[in-house]
Amino acid sequence: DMKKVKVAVTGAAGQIAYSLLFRIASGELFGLDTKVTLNLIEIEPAMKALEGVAMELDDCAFPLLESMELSSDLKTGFDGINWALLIGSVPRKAGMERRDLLSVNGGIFKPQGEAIARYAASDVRVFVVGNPCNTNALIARKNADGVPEDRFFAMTRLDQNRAMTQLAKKSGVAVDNVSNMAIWGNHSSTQFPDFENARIGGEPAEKVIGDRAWLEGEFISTVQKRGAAIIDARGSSSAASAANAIVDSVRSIFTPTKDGDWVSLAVCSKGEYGVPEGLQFGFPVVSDGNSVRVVEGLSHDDFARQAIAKTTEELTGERSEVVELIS
Ligand code: NAX
Repeated sequence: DMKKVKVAVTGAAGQIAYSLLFRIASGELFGLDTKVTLNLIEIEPAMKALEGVAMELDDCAFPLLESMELSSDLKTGFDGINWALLIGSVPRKAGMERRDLLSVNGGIFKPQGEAIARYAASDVRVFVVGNPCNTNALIARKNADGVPEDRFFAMTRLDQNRAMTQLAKKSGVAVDNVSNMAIWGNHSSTQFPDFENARIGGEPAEKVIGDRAWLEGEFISTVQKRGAAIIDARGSSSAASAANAIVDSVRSIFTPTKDGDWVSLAVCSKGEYGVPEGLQFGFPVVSDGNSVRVVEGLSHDDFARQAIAKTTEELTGERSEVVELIS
């Protein structure tokens, strides 16, 4: 018997969606036993481009793609959905303060949170990619009355994947030897890629690499600035790798985590590690195939504690700038 899933994607005519939608429709995300309905959501000016994307999806003749609904209306877009992948947002433009960016995006994620609460299926899960993704997820969550807060996630997986590859390259091993890589805090330049608890071939990464200065310096800054390096090289921001990280993230939520390992997701803090309750915070998490929980009991030295304090402070600041949208 075939299973069914209904997925809403916002920003569906954008560049990340252009890589993502074909992987969803082919069955790569939800499996070959699951028929997919795609609710593609865009703003009015992008509807024509969206029709072009839908034409290409049609032209793939994907056997698992049951139907598509194109709309700029949130009631239609979120009707009965099991997953909301919130990619569409307004990028920072020259001269725009971070505060302006937060309020512009608040205008997107508040109504989306409300509409998800009203129209989505009762098992809905919401995954936020559009930046600033942690705080956008917080805004959606706070406006989605009745949807449990542990159904909301923001993406730190691209950072995790970037960090794993840097560790693999430095130690000269294949990337699948790297495990236990967590990104703490904000998906921004204050994030902390936690090399202290990462492992290479099951051994502490620090021991294998044997170069603490590189880990504290070049490693962290390479991961933090990777987005900018891609823009510099490619002339536009990460798209296929971001779509890939969405596939990894969503699968990691509904698939049990490999024994002994963990993955990175920004979830609603319950106060773990002293992080203020309610922040949408990047943590190491494990899934039992149904829900995720934060891995507790990891230790950090002063360097890591300071890095985590800094990213916590940034997220607390973002929350205070959108306080009127979340109360
Ligand atoms: P694009 O500008 O190519 O696409 C965004 C699309 O969103 C546009 O087609 C636009 O019309 C649409 N949109 C805007 N407002 C909307 C609304 N209210 N409802 C529905 N659609 C709306 O950007 P793209 O490169 O696809 O990136 C999308 C977002 O992902 C950006 O905010 C970007 O910063 C963020 N990213 C987040 C990452 C993460 O790790 N969390 C990494 C990749 C990416 O940078």
